[in-house]
Amino acid sequence: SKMDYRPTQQQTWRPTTAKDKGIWVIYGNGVYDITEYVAQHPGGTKILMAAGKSIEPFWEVYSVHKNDEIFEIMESYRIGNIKEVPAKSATKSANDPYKDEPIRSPLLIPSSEKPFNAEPPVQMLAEKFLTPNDLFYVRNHLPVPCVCIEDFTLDLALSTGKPSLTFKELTQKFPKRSVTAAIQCAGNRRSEMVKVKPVKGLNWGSAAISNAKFSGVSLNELLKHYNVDIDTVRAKYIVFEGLDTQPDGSPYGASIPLELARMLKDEIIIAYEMNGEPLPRDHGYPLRIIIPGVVGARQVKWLKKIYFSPEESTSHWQRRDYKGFNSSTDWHNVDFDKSVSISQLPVISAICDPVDGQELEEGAEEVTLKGYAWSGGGRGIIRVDVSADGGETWHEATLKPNGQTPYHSYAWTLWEADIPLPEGATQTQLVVKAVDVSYNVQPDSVAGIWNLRGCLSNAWHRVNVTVPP
Ligand code: MTE
Ligand code: MO
Repeated sequence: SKMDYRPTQQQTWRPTTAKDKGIWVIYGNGVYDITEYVAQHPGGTKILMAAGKSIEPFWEVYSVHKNDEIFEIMESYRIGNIKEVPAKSATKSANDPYKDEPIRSPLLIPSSEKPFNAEPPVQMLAEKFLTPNDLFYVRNHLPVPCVCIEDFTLDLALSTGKPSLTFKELTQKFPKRSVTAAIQCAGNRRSEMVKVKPVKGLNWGSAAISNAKFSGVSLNELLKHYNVDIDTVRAKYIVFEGLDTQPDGSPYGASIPLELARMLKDEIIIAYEMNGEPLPRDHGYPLRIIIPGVVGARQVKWLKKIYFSPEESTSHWQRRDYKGFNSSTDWHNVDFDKSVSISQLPVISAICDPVDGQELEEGAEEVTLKGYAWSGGGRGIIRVDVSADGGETWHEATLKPNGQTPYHSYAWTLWEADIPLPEGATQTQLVVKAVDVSYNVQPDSVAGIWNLRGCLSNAWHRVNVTVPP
């Protein structure tokens, strides 16, 4: 099938409308009207994620479907076949900087194509502790660099006289270290902030966050190889640069204060693997820095160069972006120099299932909520509160321990809760809020934390659902 079935941000999944119009899915070249089947689907309304699309990529994830019984059921709903669609005439121009982008999962929901930015369907996010690599959200500012691994070196601008290391040397000379960490874009859940007042930025839903096991070389170990002692080196910042460059030649860059690098020490990793596989191109192949507990923007992908500096990275993204402001600051009076760069992130949570606008089962008396909770700085999640009445009354969700310790808790915590719905209500609001080990809590509404770039949107997460009587 040559058609592009990827949903766009505009076609956000709206279950009730889909149901009204009839639900068609594609398998192979068959088109199936499954409107009648939805009520019998053992996985409930999850099937609606595939409405209007090919069901195959979903079955790659939910693989229980690939059996004869299901194929037989499917056949009874076939209403037609897709004819071979002529391939679009080659529109890729040879000088399109985006002509060498990687192949991506059709499940990703793009918020922009060039550069490519996308989040997975939020319902799939809380299903797995480790987000599968091809579902991990993608946040690129520039075209994905093409790297020839034979020629690649990682450059440390240090006056030690030791040569740059090749990829092979990096993977063979040093022990492999791993850290399981969530990475979150500062703009995760920005779309809720937009409802208060417009902001500049990609319209992210709640899935600009993912969790993976990253493996590679410990930064501290690498520095020791260069005879650099991170505790005594005379500088204020450590700077990371990527291979992706702006039209003027300047690379994507970020920095963190050396004080923070010293605190994290062996936990900062130059990763070459993600969930046991080579780092995918979208996530930084061949190398990326992983600074656990810190905002996505500093997790420099396609890592090429590391150096120490008396000042922060001079990149646009360090100096003119990824900073917080109060809600009376707007573009006419903003002074980026006066605000601190976002680094460790505040506590956040979200309901992944059900989704906003979902119709629950007829006459349902209970609802099962699933989601994630996470806090920056390695602060573990100690409690997740959920409400089925807009925040009037609260229940404690069951946490799925992430296996990490309270002050080195870099992975997210998935949680689940079965809670009663308000009696007789035909619509209600589900809410979640999390508490981290420092008893930091989430603000109850987004208005007070509105900021012009729509960053740090971590208010209580609210999902409206209907309950047909
Ligand atoms: N590194 C480079 N070199 N170029 C980039 O555009 N984007 C950053 C960060 N590292 C970026 C980068 C931002 S803003 C985020 S949120 C994360 O990468 C996203 O990582 P992911 O695409 O692996 O999810
Ligand atoms: Mo980001």
